[in-house]
Amino acid sequence: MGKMRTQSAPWRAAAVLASVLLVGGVAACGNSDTGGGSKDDGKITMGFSQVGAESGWRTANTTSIKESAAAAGIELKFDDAQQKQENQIKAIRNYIQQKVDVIAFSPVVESGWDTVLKEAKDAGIPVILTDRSVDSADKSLYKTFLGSDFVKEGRLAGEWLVEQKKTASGPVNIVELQGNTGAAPANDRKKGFGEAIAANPNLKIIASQPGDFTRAGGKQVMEQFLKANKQIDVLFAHNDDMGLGALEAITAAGKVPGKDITIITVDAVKDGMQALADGKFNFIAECSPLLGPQLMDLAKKVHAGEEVPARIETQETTFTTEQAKEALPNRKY
Ligand code: GYE
Repeated sequence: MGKMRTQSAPWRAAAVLASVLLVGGVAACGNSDTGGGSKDDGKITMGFSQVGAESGWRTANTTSIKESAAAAGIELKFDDAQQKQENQIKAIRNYIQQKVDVIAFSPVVESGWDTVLKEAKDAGIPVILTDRSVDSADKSLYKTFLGSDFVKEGRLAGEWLVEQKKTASGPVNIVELQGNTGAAPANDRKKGFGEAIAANPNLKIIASQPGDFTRAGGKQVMEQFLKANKQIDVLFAHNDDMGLGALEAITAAGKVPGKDITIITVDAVKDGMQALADGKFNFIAECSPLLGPQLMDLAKKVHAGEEVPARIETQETTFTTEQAKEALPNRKY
């Protein structure tokens, strides 16, 4: 509207009327639940509720989102929920009140979002799920979900192990460090891994506990596993950080990680890749945190009322020690 400053009063009135009609027309043509409630100054404001700062993955994800917002000219309001759903709900309600144009968030757990998502929908603010999804039956509560296939990551980890242990004649004892209880990546990685290892009845999960995706959690739970179980052959950790924490517990127990205990993780952040290159980890299923550019692109599209795919899956790979050595020099996070 700044350009109209020099116009005379009647022209200004006509221009205001025209723009009101135009905005009304656009809203009528587009999806009525998009567009947000803020003044249309041409700039998109995004309210983003982040899970926390629990892992190297999360730090890289936060950096990606902040840098991409700046590059895309999107004004970002950012909140760190410290792994608490109540904090995320509070942040989302604040964003609704502030009439942001788009809300994006990575839900700490899968369940319990319907009420707040309905509030956003009623306020006409589109929601984009990124990284983790929700289990809401009503898919109209969000526009799209951008992120990894966590079941696949678990399955790839399990399939690698099945191949490694195909000649095992006796039981192979596996312990599992899960992500935070109720999180999509914890539920799904457990599922995919479990399904894959069912191919060989010798492969048995003898203990499985949440380590909350943190190094401290991984270390503490691994200590308990080592105390309670004489023979542990394999550790499957739902992320690198828990695996890295577990390394300390394993070494302190006088065992050699990567040799006495085969270690499989998910993520492939730099520290995890270094442990893999050093032979302390044996296999990593990649999960990319670099979701920022695609997220900003989607925000622009939903703000403009354009259709977007309901699901956008991140492309990922897996790494062995040799592949980690090769990839490490160019690893960005
Ligand atoms: O694997 C883990 C992080 O949701 C994919 O959360 C993400 C997971 C990631 O804490 O390191």
